[in-house]
Amino acid sequence: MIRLFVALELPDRVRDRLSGLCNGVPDVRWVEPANMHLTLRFIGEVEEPLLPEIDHALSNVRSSGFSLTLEGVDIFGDRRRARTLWAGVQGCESLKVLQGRIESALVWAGLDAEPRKLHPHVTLARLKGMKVDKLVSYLQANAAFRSEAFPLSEFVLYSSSLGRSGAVYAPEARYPLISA
Ligand code: 2AM
Repeated sequence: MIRLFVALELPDRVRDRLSGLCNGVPDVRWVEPANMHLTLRFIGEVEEPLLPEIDHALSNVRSSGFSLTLEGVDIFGDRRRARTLWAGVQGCESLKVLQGRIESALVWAGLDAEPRKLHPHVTLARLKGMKVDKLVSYLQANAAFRSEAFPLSEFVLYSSSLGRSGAVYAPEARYPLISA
């Protein structure tokens, strides 16, 4: 089995900016800058022989390049048990279009449709069920976070495996963003 997801790679300078957000909350697991990405579709565990079919389907996705801006910080989870701290993404129609085309391609390749709505984000830390009270000052201090706009010219199929110090993400294939 191989664990897969489709994501956008972030430029180094954007990951540098994001790593500046990775402090100021005790007892959390900050994401290493090298592991920061923007997931478009979590695929999960699939049988390895399915990989060429997934690759073929993704290589047929046609979408133009576009620019993205990251902005704001927020959490997933609820007030008593925050799970994930993340940086958000400024609303972007091209991102939704791309995500929709990737979803259609994967369903065409035989995967089950993703029932969850995509909430684009870049995970900054895992919080192990922290109370939101402990995060209020961090969230307020970083509410105005905004990255530069950065261009995207490809999306990436990653595999995820468990290394000694957590998940290791490896690019399996890259797909250029080009118009039909
Ligand atoms: P997260 O960072 O918000 O946890 C690889 O695990 C990538 O797939 C991560 O960006 C992760 O998002 C995303 N992902 C989405 N759904 C997932 C799930 N059910 N299990 C693990 N990762 C998931």
